[in-house]
Amino acid sequence: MVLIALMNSGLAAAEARKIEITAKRFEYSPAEITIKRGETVTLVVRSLDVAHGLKFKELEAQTEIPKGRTAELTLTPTQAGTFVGQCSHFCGSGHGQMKLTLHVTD
Ligand SMILES: [Cu+2]
Repeated sequence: MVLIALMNSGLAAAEARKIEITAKRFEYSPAEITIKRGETVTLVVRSLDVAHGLKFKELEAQTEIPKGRTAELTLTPTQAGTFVGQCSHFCGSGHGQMKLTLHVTD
């Protein structure tokens, strides 16, 4: 385990840069985001249709986005690399292709 994920931390969330993402069948928009290693960011994910999820397996971080609602996921990656977040709530035929790519730069 090389990465630390902070979830539901009030202090981290208050200091974090917020990145707004929309989720709808079967994509996140934007589909790719870039942050710096060690930077704490809060992904503010809004579902425009049904319930979705977002799971970064390697970061051990995930959230559920209820139908039509917004959920937040706060991350502080400690290593550079590319990490793929996957919708973790079955939302239909294209569910398996619903991905968000997180680039972490040095
Ligand atoms: Cu899905």
